[in-house]
Amino acid sequence: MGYELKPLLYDYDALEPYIDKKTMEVHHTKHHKAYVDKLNAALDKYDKLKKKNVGDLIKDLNSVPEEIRIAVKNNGGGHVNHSFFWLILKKDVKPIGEILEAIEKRFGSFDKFKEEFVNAAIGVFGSGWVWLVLNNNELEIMKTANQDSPLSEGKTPILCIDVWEHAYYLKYQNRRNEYVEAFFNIINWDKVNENFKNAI
Ligand code: MN3
Repeated sequence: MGYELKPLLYDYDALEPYIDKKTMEVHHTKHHKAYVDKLNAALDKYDKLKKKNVGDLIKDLNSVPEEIRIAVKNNGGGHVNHSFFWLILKKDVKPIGEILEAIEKRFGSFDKFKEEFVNAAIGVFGSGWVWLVLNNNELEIMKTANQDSPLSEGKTPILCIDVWEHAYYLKYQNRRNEYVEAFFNIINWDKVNENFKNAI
């Protein structure tokens, strides 16, 4: 068996015009699928590891045999990061609840948080992600390169943006700033709030 690519909980055009249908389709059925396939290939001879939750693999990479550790880090990371990302996307949801209060307390205001998050996302050099995580019960914004996950550093993801070019290039080409700005219209704050409440 191994790991599977789950269908999205919404249609590929659900995030239009902020993220276009074609980008979502290619991102999910090609890019995300490739991480799942390569993870399964890497774990081919490791039946016991295949039964683990992918997040648990990524949390404890040292327990993964050295000969497949990089492959699991990259492709397991790709799988867990994208699976998380799809769930925090939904159009036209307002920031609410405990997470909004915590953001305002931590960053001074929602706008200051947004500014810091946008700047971090624009500032990622090359491919990677920007995250809002809970680290020792404190919210923080962090960047990861490639498919690295905050889980490997013991931090709990609350929200994230994929800033690999494949996430935006068809519509925005090199204008990552426009994609990041548009992203703020498609954050599923209900889900983000749930992530936060589960983490504290
Ligand atoms: Mn991606």
